[in-house]
Amino acid sequence: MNRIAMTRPGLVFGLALIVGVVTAVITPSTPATGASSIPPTIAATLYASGLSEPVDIANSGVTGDIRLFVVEKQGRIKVVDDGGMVRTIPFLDITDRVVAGSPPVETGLLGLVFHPDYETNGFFYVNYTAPSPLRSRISRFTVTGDPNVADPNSEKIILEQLQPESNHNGGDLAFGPDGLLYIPLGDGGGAGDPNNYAQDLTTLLGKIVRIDVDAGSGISPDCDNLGTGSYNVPPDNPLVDGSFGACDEIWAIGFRNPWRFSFDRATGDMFIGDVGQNRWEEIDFQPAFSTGGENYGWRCYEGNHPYNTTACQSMGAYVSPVTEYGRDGGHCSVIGGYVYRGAMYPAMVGYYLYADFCSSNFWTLTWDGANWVNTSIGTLGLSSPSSFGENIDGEMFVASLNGSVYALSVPGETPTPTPTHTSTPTLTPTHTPTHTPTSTPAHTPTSTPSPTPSETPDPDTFYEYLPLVANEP
Ligand SMILES: [Ca+2]
Ligand SMILES: [Ca+2]
Repeated sequence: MNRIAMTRPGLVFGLALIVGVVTAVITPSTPATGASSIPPTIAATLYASGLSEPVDIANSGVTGDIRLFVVEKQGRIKVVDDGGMVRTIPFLDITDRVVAGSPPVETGLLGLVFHPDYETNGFFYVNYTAPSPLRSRISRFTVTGDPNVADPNSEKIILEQLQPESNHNGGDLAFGPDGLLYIPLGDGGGAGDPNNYAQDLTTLLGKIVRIDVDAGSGISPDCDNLGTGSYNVPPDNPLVDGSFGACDEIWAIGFRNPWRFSFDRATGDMFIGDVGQNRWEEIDFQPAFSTGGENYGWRCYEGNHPYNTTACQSMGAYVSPVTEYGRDGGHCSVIGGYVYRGAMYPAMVGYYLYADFCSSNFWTLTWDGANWVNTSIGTLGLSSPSSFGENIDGEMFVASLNGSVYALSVPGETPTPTPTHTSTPTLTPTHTPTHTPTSTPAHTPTSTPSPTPSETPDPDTFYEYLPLVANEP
């Protein structure tokens, strides 16, 4: 089967490019170690509280820096010190430029990641909703001489994507093992991807984008449709064809709202939680050896079920989720997590943990050498999980939108002695000159009429999207 098996009628070039691409067998590149098919008992313990709508958790990536950085949806990042103390003064406050109102409600400051060389350059990246016109903006900021305070005036816009609706923005950010920045973007919103953006190779909506934020060789921005792009396109992205045709930034396609994703820090495998429409929530998987180009199926398929198969191929032509669950039991929106690779709880090593926002149910998922084994492990006593995160040592945390962060553990398992942490390192960022695009992107993606759906998409419901708050009709 072709990994990108579906394209727009007008995109002959893109189709030709991808014909013959062989699909990788979707199994882990390195089977999870230490994980049996029977997961341990896992508990959540209150770690930090007093936060406002936390939606992401990050660490600086600097050895010995045990701090957590918690993203508050309204536009602040808070520092949580070892032991769970939340610093009063925000690390960053950009509430002056974030659209986070209620409604619109899936908007806000949604994601944070630190540059792999943060210790030397002081750079970190955020994903937030900006206004006029509504857009997803990925920007770089720089820490000050105080390691607990960043400079709100240091913003450098990296990439912007217009948002036709306020919902389905994705919002997460992560650097891959290759040092490149991966950005999952939702299908642009509305119910049922009315413009079929997730299967349209001429837009970044409904895709995972892969870009190089460091100066150097590469290709100029292609589909940065506001012309503000400051990045290079890696030459080995799967659809690179220059400033026409397919968007060179695309890494994988066919997503609805990939709200949270992560790389397994041990294997480099990617796990993506793609929020479903009305019926099916799914976890998608990409092995570390992937060279990109997977088509994960939306809007043709919702999980392993047909959704709107107009102009689509059979389900086997798309990459199916490694697990899915239905909306029964009060479930509504999948919250993708991480594979635990910490040192404190060996029994938890190798399990991918994820949850559902409405039911607060948690699951473990692992590869036992022959099959994906998915196990429901209950609610763990917390509500409204919005995001998972790791500290520098790989210990795992989960945020509740209600304002708290919980630490995950295996009760009764004697914690392995924790690494000695140094005091918060004083970073001396090297303020290297920002690189400018080699050319001003003049390309505007050509709008091609969407195929007329043969069936009317299901009417939206309150629970068809990540309901941070409801606003969609
Ligand atoms: Ca192109
Ligand atoms: Ca899918």
